[in-house]
Amino acid sequence: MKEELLGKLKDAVINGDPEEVSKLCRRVIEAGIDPMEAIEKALVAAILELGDTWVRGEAFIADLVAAADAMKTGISILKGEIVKRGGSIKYRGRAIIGTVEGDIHDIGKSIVATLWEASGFEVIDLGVDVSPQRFIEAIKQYNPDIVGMSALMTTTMLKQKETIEAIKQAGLRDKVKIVIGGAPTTEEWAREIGADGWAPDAISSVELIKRLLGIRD
Ligand code: B12
Repeated sequence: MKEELLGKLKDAVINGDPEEVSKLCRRVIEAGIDPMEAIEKALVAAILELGDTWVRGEAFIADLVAAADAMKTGISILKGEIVKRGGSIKYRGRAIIGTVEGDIHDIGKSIVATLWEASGFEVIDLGVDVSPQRFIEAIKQYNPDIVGMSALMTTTMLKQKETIEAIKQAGLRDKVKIVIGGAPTTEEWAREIGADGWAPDAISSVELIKRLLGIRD
């Protein structure tokens, strides 16, 4: 039953069918399936599978855009359930997160933001294509404990470095912990550019920010 439902959900994302995705996500919640498992095994699995097909030249970019939109519909429904299960009322810290300038990939960043929120953090999502200046303004405006930067391309990961430099220049580096992520990034890259931490996925990013803020539970 669970595998069948998740299989159908994955197909609906690949087919770029948001109505079917919403219907199936509601069924996932009704069936008591862990929403994070549904995100990983159906939604993310679908986008990666279609991405491979696209890289092989067997799908069009329009297919990928439609699938990503269908996926976002699914995440917004499952997110409500994840946050509800997190059950937190008092925030344990505040984070801002964004995908760096020149990069419009937002799926991974949004999953990270959702899990941080579900783990009791107040999260301000700055969206995609976020300039160094916008990160600086947001640090001044929101006074966060954590700044998260996502980059999905080898070209745009350089902007993570530039943004950290700009935050230093603005005299704000000591006020925040900076964590980075995204498929082309590594722990070594994080060290090289002076970030405080790196995580390979959303689940371990929660442990990372808790550790950086000295939160134990
Ligand atoms: C979906 C997708 C798209 C969609 C994006 C839709 C959307 N709304 O996000 C669309 C079709 C729009 C797109 C566009 C492009 N794309 Co694209 N895309 C992908 C694809 C297939 C999947 C990315 C994804 O969503 N992965 C799933 C998520 C869940 O994984 P993730 O992002 O890595 O996130 C996880 C971790 O990395 C981590 N994480 C992520 N962020 C953060 C942040 C922090 C702080 C932390 C701690 C952790 C963390 O946690 C996340 C969850 O576990 C990848 C290929 C691939 N296999 O990765 C190519 C890929 C990234 N794209 C690529 C390219 C080239 C492009 C385009 C330039 C194509 C074009 N010619 O127009 C444009 C980019 C335009 C731009 N300026 O940004 C290349 C990049 C190559 C490179 N130079 O490095 C890739 C690798 C494909 C390839 N093999 O060629 N793309």
